[in-house]
Amino acid sequence: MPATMPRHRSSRHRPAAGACPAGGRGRRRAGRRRARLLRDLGIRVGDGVGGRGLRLSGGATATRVAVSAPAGAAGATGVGAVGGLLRDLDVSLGASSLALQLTDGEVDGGRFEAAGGTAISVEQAPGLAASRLHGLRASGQTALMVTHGRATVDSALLRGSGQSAVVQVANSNAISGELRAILRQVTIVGDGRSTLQRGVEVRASSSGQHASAKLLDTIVAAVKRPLVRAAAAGDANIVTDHVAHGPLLAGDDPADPSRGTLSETAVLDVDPGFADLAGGDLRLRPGSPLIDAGRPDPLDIDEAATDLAGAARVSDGNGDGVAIRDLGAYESPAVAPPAPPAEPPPGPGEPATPASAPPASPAPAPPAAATPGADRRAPRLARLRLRGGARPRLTGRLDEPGRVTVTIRHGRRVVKTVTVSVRRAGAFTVTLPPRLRPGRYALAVRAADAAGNRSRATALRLLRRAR
Ligand SMILES: [Ca+2]
Ligand SMILES: [Ca+2]
Repeated sequence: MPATMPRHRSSRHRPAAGACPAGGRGRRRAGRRRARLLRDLGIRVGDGVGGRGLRLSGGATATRVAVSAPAGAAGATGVGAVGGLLRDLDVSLGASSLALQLTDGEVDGGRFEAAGGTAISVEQAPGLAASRLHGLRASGQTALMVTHGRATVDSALLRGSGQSAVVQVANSNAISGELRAILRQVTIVGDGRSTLQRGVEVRASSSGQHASAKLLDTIVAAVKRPLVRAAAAGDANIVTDHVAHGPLLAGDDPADPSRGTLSETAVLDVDPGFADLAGGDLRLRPGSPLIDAGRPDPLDIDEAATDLAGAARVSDGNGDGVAIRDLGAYESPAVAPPAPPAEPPPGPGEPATPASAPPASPAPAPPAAATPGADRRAPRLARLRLRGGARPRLTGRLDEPGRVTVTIRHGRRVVKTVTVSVRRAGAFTVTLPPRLRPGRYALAVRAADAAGNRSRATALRLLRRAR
């Protein structure tokens, strides 16, 4: 992390209120200019206690801003945002610090680290804050805290350490109103050391306080107490749908229904099968029971179409021909279904093997990856052509047997994914859904062969007119 301010660009509208570096060395520049767009900036929080790196307000945007603190700086706040958009920020702070204090606004990508502190805190706003966070990594003692308003988190990796909750929805002050976290395709992991550590904790502490968490297609792992719900007053509610977590500790879900409920659908109590939990690689390894184990419905209207790595959210990761969400932040890439057993044509003069003959040479084939000369060549698509009308269809040619998948998006939302098997090289036709509403659609066409090699995606546009 550079401890300098290498570049500071793009203040298109001056002197509009907006983003300004607000601590340490940044403060001097802040006096000279205020920007609606900050980008490619490095900020170092001052040495003292309670420094702040950047304050963002009034709908400003910060892109690729890095905030760091010198070793020993304590109690710092990296970024404070009231509204606005934070894209690909990299905030890394030390002891008892807060990487991001969010009072409304949107976070797209980035990394927020607060060793021994809280990575992201969603706080009280005038009215109800509705913050949206997508595709980010956060780590600290607590990775996400919601003390007021509503935070929707998609495709994120939240890591916690020590004795705190990794995700906490709670406010110990006597405020009333809603505190709500919606976690969709989130991977929540602790360090698994302390029996006090909680995965997701929802706590209401005064009357009129409605604290809740909704977990969808989410993993809670490496914590002794995955879900904790408590209401001294008000109500505390947890809803889960297709969530993987270990067994709940006795007493973590109190019986009193007047103080809220825990409602769970399709719980998976299994080893998630992370690629390398200790090494921090929290993608799912091939064969993980959480691949294609999420909700089978189409994407929600506000649901992100990409995972934490930017890959398409809904892929057929187990090769059964049906694309379903995986659990957690990462979607496993599509794999081709197992190829049908090859039947070589009989040679000249050689009789065809009768159907009743015993199978020849049962020696199993070694895995494709270990076979010299294994198929590593991606299939090629050619002559793609879209035909509209009442029965829209896509035609083209594929240069080997395989499958063709068409992903249809409207804006960022995946409307439909259609996959067809192409049995032999040559022409193919994909029938598209006839009942698409009028509008402009973006199509991504991709082919895969039996060995799992995938072609590049070809982008096409489809316009459906009102009749
Ligand atoms: Ca999948
Ligand atoms: Ca599947």
